Amino acid sequence: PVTIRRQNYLPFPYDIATVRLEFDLDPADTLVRSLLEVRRTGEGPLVLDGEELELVAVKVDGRDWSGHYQVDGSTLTLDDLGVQAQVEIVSRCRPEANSALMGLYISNGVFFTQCEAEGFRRITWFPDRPDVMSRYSVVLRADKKRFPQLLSNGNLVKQADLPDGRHEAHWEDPFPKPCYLFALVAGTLTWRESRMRTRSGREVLLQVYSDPGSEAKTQYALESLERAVRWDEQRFSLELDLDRFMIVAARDFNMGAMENKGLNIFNAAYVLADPESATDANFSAIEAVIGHEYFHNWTGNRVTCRDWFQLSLKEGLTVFRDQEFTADMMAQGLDAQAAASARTVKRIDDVVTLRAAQFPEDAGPMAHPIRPESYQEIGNFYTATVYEKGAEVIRMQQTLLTPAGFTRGLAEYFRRHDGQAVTCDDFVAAMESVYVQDHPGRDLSVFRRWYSQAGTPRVRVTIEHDAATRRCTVTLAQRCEPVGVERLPGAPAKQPFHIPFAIGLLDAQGRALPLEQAGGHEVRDTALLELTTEHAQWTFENIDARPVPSLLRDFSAPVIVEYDYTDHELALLMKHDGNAFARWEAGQQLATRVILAATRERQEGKPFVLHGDFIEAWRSVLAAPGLDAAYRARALTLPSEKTLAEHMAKVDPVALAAVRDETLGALGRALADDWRAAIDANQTPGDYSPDPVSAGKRALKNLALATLMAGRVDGAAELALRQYDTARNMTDRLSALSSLVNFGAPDAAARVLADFYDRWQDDPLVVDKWFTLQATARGTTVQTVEGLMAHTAFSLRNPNRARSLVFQFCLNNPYGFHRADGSGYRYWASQVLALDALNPEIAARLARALDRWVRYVPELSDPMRQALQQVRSHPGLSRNVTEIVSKALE
Ligand code: DPP
Ligand code: ZN
Repeated sequence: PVTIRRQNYLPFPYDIATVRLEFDLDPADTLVRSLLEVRRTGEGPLVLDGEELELVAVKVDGRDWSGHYQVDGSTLTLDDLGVQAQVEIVSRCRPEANSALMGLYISNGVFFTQCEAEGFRRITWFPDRPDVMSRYSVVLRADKKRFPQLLSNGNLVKQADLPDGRHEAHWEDPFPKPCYLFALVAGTLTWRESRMRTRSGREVLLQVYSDPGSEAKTQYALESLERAVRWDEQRFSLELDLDRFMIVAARDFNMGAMENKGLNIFNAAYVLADPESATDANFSAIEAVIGHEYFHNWTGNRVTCRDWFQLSLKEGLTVFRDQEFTADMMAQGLDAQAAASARTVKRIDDVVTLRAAQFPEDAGPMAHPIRPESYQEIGNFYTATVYEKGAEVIRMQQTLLTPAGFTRGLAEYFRRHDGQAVTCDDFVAAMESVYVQDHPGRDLSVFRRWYSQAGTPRVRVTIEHDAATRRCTVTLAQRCEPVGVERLPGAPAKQPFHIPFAIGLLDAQGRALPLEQAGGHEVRDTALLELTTEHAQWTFENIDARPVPSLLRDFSAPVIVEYDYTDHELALLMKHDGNAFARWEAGQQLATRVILAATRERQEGKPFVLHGDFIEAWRSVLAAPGLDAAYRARALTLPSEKTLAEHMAKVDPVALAAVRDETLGALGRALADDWRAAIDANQTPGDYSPDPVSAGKRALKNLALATLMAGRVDGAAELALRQYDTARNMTDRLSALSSLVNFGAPDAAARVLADFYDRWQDDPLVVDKWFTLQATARGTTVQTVEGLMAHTAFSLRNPNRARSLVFQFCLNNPYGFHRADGSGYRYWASQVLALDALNPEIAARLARALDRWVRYVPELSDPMRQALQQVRSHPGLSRNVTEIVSKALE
């Protein structure tokens, strides 16, 4: 496979001002006529991309161009063009046969498109790159009975009936866009709509489309869209620029959703919800993803990426925006203290995701900077690094500039670049123009290294206290090992990052110490230390005794902190830290310590004992007055196996999972009365509402139930069964079911699983949950999963279904997947290959399940390597999977 490099970027030598597309839609054989107004701006022939297309005709200025063009593999080259030309290309594609779900395909009888990153070339020949921006007009023709709704980007300008029962619709998008934002949808759909007035007074039409019969489940999606439109006006003064904004739910979709201009196409999982069938987590994901795609309308669409190396320009920024949107929505309507806690809960959830998904990626063979230097398949770079770490890099800029400065910087970015395809550097330059005004003599040159260097920096903290001078000195020292391609010979040496590091200091009673620096800086509880070199020191005055530091408050940078706390200090922080994020962090550190120590003991054959101090620490949070339920649920959740594994020299996933379960069980038994009290105190009677306060109560109550079940506490199974039977929302029902399946008696578990399927078999999103529960259950083996794959409801072709069973087993079932006999890995290899034949993008995601094989104990890493080799040597492997397994084996 060819490696594409960022440094080799060249502008496209033609402008394409307008694109007219005409579609004669037929599932078996669709005809596409494309008319391009082309103007030469550089050297060379016009080279267009195309895949899986049948070429019918090429004309230039109305004349047959045969003899002046060549088709070669996946390019069409047109020679002898004048400075200006009208190029016409007619081609055919086969939507029904498209199982990759890139380009034009059919899902549930409806035509959908997916073009990002490189799917437009499967629709027509075109320069399939984001820096070619054009104005699109689109004509869709199809059978009127089967395809009554014909949708594309922009405004509907004309509709007409045609002979033979066909009809057509003409759409015009007033904004120039790259082809990856093109979309069409054609089929039988129902919709819900509303109108709202934007802040400049324009009336806009908002619509959410879905399959017939699902109209009752789109209300939350439409309301979320309204909230997103309002929020972007209020927070960043960004207004909806179209008269009409549509969201369409698709049952078969590779990603979460896609921000096509004015016509977002969504995985149905992020649109459809009602209290009976969707969980609190589903509701919150719907609001977040709808916000995310809507926010792309400015950050991604109005200003787009010059090339795909700049993907984080739009994704990191837009994830940051959706995180802020969710935080604001969660805090809305609460008093100041509750609002602050809600924001912390959101921050915790985002950091948990970053640590579980991005930290391992940044330490493994796929490690890359948020702006990668090279790729073989761009589809493999829609990663936690580009998205989640990208969002952290944006957040650090907000921290350095302050929120008000960041808002000014964003306005400057749009003032400079509206309507353009730009780079990450352009974004930082706009932010820097504001930063230098407020910080004379400084700039963001060191900060830019976050874009060019991979890896998670480690910051070592040393505290020195001098009783005589009453001074406390804080030393920060950073280091970051080379990872991924940075380890290849000739790679540039790694340089220090610009790390905003927020700290506080507590006295022995847990009181916040005022932070005074020599030179008379204002006195405050939290200081933002800006580390820009390998190490640096800060001195604080008037401190009587050695303080306990509260470090990396609010997770002010995506780094790993190293500081040797005593257990006592962690317990103190858990009780008293005024920064709620750092307070949560102290508990996680204590739990990490306890579980890792117990895992080592287990490996040495010693029996499991849970220390009383740890139990007390947990009890203090469980019973803490003044902490709300949502926060307590996070604080009492043990770190995930994935996060814990990062701390082990060699990972033994089964031992780790077993110890984590035993810890949970021991907490269940030791604190049974407190957990029961938490269940009683956190009931949510009345009508279901997904609001964060009610969701927080359910989270704590259901954590309590799972913990009692894990501890096999008397009466817990009865409690779970009763909750399963009487639940009036999916959150409670599914939690009860999960507890029973994982920790209950097998016959009871089987009974409720069968009952659940019976009730919900007609709702695909709930059937996905049913598969997931079993895929991740303790006790599930490869044989169980193969049995489930034979179920009539299973299909590998539907990405949600494949993810719900195959991915969940391989990624989230340590006991079943990491069996010492290697059966999990052989199963993984067979599924990667089966998926690769259908859908390489999805297959490559599953392929990543083994990319950290070297980290495991040898009994597991050997069979993992064999499975990887088996996949790599398979003839006809896609470019997508080849890149992943080759890097893993390098
Ligand atoms: N649709 C994906 C996202 O919004 C890719 N742009 O992140
Ligand atoms: Zn996005």
